[in-house]
Amino acid sequence: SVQHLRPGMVVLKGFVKPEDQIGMVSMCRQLGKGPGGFYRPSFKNGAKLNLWMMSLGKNWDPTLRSYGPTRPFDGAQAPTIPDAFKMIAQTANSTASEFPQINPDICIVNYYTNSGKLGLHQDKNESESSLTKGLPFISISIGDTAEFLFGDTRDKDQATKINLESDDVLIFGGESRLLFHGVSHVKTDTAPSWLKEETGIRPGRINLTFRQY
Ligand code: MD5
Ligand code: FE
Repeated sequence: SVQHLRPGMVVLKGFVKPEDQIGMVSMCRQLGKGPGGFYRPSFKNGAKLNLWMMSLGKNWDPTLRSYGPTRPFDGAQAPTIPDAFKMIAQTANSTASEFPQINPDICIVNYYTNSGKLGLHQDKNESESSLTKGLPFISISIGDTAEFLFGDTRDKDQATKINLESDDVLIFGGESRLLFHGVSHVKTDTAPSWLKEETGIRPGRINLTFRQY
């Protein structure tokens, strides 16, 4: 189903087909082990983020808050975004039929263990043209369910909470592109059993965000 959460924010529940979820998990596991694969990024103050990250297409560096072809800490080049991933994101965006189409050049893959989380933040970067062009972000969730927060301020008590399940796609554009958002926690053992069986997926959640800069 297609649900409008607020202007510029659409969630497609049950959008990603089982075979696509399996394919995405398998590909992420494979890419995640290679050069440019999953690592624990740090904030500027040295503290580590509570998730594992891998950038496809281009590298996003959370410490420097900048983009580049390689990542500063080990010089690895960002792996190419698989075409199948782009297709799924673009089909979701067409289904929402609210936003201009994007040709994603970066896909940030976040892996949350069951203790993973991400504090409320805005995705705002001077070097991105997606804001001026009105292009949306497309976010795909796979694995265990996350409690996702969003709101107009950094205050978590004022934020709206929703569950993002395996196969949900969230699309943010227009007025919602600069909302504060984060992941408060991941719910243990909530992924579909067939996904666990087919992929041998580790406990936790994968989120892929497609962006065009
Ligand atoms: C996640 N990732 O679940 C989320 C999904 C990130 C990040 O937040 O920065 O890697 S993307 C959620 C998102 C993106 C852009 C705008 C908004 C939410 N929003 O306006 O709520 O790992
Ligand atoms: Fe974000």
